[in-house]
Amino acid sequence: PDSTVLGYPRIGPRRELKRALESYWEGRCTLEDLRSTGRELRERTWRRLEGLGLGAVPSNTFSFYDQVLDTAVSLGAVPARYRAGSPEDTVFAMARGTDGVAPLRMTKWFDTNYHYIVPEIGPGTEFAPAGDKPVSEVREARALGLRTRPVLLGPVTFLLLSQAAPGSPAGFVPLDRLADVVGVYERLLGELAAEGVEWVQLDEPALVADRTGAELEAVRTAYQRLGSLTERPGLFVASYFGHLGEALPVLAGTPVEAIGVDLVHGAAGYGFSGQGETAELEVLAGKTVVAGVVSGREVWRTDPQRALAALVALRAHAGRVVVSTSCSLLHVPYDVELESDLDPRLRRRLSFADQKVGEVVELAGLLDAAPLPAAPSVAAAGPATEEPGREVMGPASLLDAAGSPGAHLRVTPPGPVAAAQPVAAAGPVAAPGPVAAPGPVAAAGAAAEEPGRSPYPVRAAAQAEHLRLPPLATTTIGSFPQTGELRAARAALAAGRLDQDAYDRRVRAEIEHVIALQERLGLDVLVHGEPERNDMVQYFAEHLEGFAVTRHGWVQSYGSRCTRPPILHGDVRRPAPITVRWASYARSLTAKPVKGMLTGPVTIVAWSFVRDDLPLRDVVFQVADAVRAEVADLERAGISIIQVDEPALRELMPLRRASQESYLEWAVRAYRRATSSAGDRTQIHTHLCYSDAEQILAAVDALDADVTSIESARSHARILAEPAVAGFGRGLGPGVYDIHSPRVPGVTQVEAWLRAAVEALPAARVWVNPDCGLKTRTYAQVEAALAAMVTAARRVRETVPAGR
Ligand code: THG
Ligand code: ZN
Repeated sequence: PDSTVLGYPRIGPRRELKRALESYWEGRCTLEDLRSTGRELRERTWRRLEGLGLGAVPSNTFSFYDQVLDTAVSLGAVPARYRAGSPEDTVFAMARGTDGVAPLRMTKWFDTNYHYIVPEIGPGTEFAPAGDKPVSEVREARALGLRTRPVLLGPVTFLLLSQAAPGSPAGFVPLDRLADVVGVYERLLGELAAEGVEWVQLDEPALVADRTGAELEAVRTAYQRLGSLTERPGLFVASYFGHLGEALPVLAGTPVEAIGVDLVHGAAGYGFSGQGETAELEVLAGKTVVAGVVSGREVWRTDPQRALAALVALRAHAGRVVVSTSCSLLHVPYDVELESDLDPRLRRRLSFADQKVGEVVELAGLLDAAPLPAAPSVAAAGPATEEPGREVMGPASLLDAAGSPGAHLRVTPPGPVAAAQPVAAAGPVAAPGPVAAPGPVAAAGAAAEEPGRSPYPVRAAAQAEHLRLPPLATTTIGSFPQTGELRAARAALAAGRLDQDAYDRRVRAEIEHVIALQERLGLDVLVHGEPERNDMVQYFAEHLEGFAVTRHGWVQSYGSRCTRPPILHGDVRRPAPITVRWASYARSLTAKPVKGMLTGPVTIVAWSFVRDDLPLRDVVFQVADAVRAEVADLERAGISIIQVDEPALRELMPLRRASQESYLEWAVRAYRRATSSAGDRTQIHTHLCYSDAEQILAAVDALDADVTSIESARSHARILAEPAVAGFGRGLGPGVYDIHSPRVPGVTQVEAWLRAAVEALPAARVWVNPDCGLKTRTYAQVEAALAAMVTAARRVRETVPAGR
């Protein structure tokens, strides 16, 4: 049976790659050790996929850091400043920087929580095949007796994701270099063919976003050219994260043999049952369609009847149907069987990477056995239960686990915020119950505009009076380094080797240390440092009803960094205050203002796996009510600055423009719902990572926070030049240095940046902060960097003309 997956996790089931990378970077192991960990992980992956019965096994899905970066290296697109002694060190220099050389920019991979390194392409970039990673992985697998399908990032997406190299002439875009890049792909395909490779997978996820005519033309020329090569493997162009739309007929008109479509996140979910469906699918006649019916990015088991119906219907249009995942499995954890602590009722409904491979294989078997139907419509395809082939599956079969779609989600009894209630659309904001703080909002009862806060100028005056902060006030984003000792204490608590009181004492000691450090460094607005949190989202999930957390469910975020996304499976409720006691303790230790730290509703949802039986918006509003209750409690405890972070605001942004406006409307509304109970004297801060200023600042303005900090250290000049920034009417903290790199900034560098900032904005509204939380840095780096930051702020403060 025809089955495959578009990719597989690579960090290792026990994060073996993370450990190896970090020990190599710290000089605790050799490059050879690192390489052998890579080989072991690849071998395990291939054998696992083969063992699970997968028809076609991919290779080159492994990476020591990032597949986009690997592609740049394979094409020879390495800026001279990063060339190092080994290919791996070159990759790490580009991703992490070196002494004196800043790394390349990193940004979100489409609408996921994975981050890729942005290649730099200029008119003079010399493309040439470099290294032999795709070929050598093929050989490596073959030596183990496996034939694999190498996966490459496609040339169009590669260029669309790249940035113009500094100094490129105005109007230059990386896509201008398409002809040269395709030339290198031609040579690479020739090499793979000579190696005996039958199929190659070219990933083109950029095609599921709106594309211009010129970009579609680039798709046509690229694949026309690659397709007309005489010596080449079969071409499988994979799209994912949405529907191809106008790109589908373009791609289908080229000689590529196979096209991958995401049937889970496509226009109508599995449906392709909307109007125009048949005409759209007609273009697939004669092609192999790789049908992504098993979600590569959600963790719920696939409804086999729906999936099979979609596959059967598709088979009527396509030359051949291969069952697959909707995208790479990179975005889900390895194996749900490792989660012995999860409520079995929930666990039965879950599917992680290995279970998903099993689902793909089973569906392929079912499709094979399904009779060719007369009617090609989804509705006409009968229920899978009648199909032959079912008896080959054991009692643990996914068919047996499946109920009606969404049935798996009702693990918790519905709480007082009724699931069915259209929270956002009509009801009063405080859909009552113990969750929402009762008060003025409930009384006002309006949903469209969250009432409560005065206009910004009124608030700004009240806050200036109350807080008495200097211009260019210094602060941090919230987290301080998570020391090994803290992590060990948390592990000991979880294992029962440390009691709650001893753990709490440990956390209080850390807060004392962080407050003392900030006092000594002379920061103006202090934080407690979040020592009690493993991860901001996981921490809140652990304290809210409706969420489950995993033990081993790690998903790569960037490089060696991973998160364990919580699973939001039921109605969300805050049974008790979460952060108040830690913020209050910090406040008791200092006369300076202490900022309370919360995560916003969109981010909590964006970084979790979320129930799919409710509109996302309704889920976000439930979380907003929980955050709102926490804001109210912090304020009541005398915390006069409260930061509600929404770093993932952009992440949930729909890829197609047609859906973006309504998303931003409800996302902003959820944020205001969470924060609008704050009084005028209470200063609301927010923080956004990787916020493409152009794209998002209007929405940031609508959040109505008093102060916003944004990442900008890697593109500081560009951000300040944005009209949206210059016109930004509230407090803004464009990060003054990049915390993702271990490099410590110098005073003069920060000072220069601040001088540029006070040219662009009034000093009273400029905040001075790093560009993100400090959790991943060491105390030595943090102390040195913050000292430089405070010194620079003081110097600039002295020379800022009064009133600026
Ligand atoms: N939390 C979550 N998602 C995120 C971030 C986050 N996505 C975007 C951004 N931040 C990604 N950045 C990071 C930064 C650091 C880490 C992970 C993602 C990190 N992880 C620890 C590690 O891999 O060693 C594990 C942390 C833990 O113990 O939970 O440091 O902040 N959800
Ligand atoms: Zn950030």
